[in-house]
Amino acid sequence: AHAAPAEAFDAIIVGAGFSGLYQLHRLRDGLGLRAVVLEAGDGIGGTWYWNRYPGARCDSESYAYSYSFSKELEQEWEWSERYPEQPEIMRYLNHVADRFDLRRDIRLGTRVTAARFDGRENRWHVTTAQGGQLTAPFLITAVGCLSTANVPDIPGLESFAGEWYHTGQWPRGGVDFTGKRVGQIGTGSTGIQAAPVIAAQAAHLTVFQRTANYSIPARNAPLTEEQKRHIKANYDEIRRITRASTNGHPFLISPRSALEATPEEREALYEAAWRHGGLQFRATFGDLLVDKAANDTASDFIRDKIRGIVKDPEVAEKLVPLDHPFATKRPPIDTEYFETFNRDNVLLVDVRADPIREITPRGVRTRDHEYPLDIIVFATGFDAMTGPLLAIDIRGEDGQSLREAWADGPRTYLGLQVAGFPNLFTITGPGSPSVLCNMPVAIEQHVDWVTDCIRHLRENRLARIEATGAATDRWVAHVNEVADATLLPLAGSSWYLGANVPGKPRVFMPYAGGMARYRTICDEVAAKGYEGFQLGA
Ligand code: NA7
Repeated sequence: AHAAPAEAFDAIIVGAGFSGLYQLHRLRDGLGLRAVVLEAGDGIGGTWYWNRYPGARCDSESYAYSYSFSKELEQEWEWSERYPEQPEIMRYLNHVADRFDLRRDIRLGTRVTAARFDGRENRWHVTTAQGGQLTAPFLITAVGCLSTANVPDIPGLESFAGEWYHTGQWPRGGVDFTGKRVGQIGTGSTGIQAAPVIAAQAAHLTVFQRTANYSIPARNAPLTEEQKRHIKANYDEIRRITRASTNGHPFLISPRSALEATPEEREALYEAAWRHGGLQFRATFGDLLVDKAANDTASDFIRDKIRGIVKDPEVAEKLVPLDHPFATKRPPIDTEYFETFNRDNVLLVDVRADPIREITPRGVRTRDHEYPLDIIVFATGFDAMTGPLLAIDIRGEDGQSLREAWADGPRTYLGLQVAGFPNLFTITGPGSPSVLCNMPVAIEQHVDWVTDCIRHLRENRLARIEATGAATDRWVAHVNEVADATLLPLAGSSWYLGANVPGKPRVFMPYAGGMARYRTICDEVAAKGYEGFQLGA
């Protein structure tokens, strides 16, 4: 029997989150391409579709965590809170999909399992788990950076008599914690958002902490009418700042050194930032991420805050982060996280001191204790950046797999292309600044760059583009050099380094040179006729 012929497109986009939606809009409505989006989920939204755990909220300010490509969209949409909650982001993305008539080119419930490049015809051949075969000259992955759940391999999980969930694969109907004894493993951004909400509903919550974390109060609140008016009236200026800033946020990092300020001045500035809340705390001084002594001043300030909030001094000491400098792991922001440990129904277990040994039918057993539980929540993060790409069997020109090419860690040019994999573009790929940035800002830049590149190829009747090995070597060296100039690699357990997934190569994956600088580099590469890429007919 002959296999059904593959469906032919001009471009195939994998994923219908922030990236995939915008990429479809640009290629279809901007360039007039026949493009299709393949999405594993039964709804659009990507990372936000799956991360519907209690307390799920964005750490970027709502009005900046949005698309900037349409002034009408910007003016029409109204954010209700300072930080958008997961359902509100879903409403926003669904509104975008409807407003730009994107759904007709999105196939839901369609998981891409393999993609192979045929160098004779310069086309990608894509296979889906549903048995589909599609082909197109261009393949664009918009698979997200935090979308492959990392469930730790703890012996006995299958024997657990209760229910267990990973926060990134949360059931659609939600989970009722009423009257339940809940165990939460993990205290990253997710765990820090979830714990207060779970504790308020459950009979009892045990938080299993491996690494204590710094967290800044979010100070979330509804946006006032005055704020909403101000945002809409000043959107051009807000966007200008997000594009000029290091991290794509609507604030700039102070150029001043923490060490130049007097202790009193520092204290006052940190106190003001603590009261203001949010990621802006990092922007207080310019050298917090490059100078350990400067960082110590911020880290110590937060440690003292934790000691001030948590009433039991022993619990407080366990919550005080000592093993990494502030913001070298992605800093969480929270709503009453440390306060949660003052509740009678919350217990903190330090699994560095008393490691988890196994999961039993009854609960979690550490070396010294057994904790009986009805529900276990894994807030244990993701196989970040490379996980979702390597989940697809991607094969380049000579049949080499991406997994082989990245055996020692990811290697890209600009985070956008991989040598040996022509016409494949990786939106927010490793080696790009995406995860160190307010995501939509990074995403729009990537998508715009890829769109311009494809336009250039088509206008010049070029059939292929591929990163050269030399340009890749230079970029990888640059990514390392830039990271090494910061304190970021000092956080031994960070997912930036792949350190949270056993066996994953330890490579600092994001580009730490800042979004604004990255944008300039990408623009220069394009202006020089796509320097570092080999273009072919
Ligand atoms: P993170 O930031 O990777 O946090 C995962 C947490 O789970 C972290 O506290 C880990 O401890 C902990 N963890 C992971 N595996 C284990 C095992 N086996 N035992 C105990 N504890 C474990 O993921 P999040 O979902 O919170 O946040 C991801 C990003 O989403 C975040 O950075 C924002 O950008 C948004 P560890 O620190 O590794 O010792």
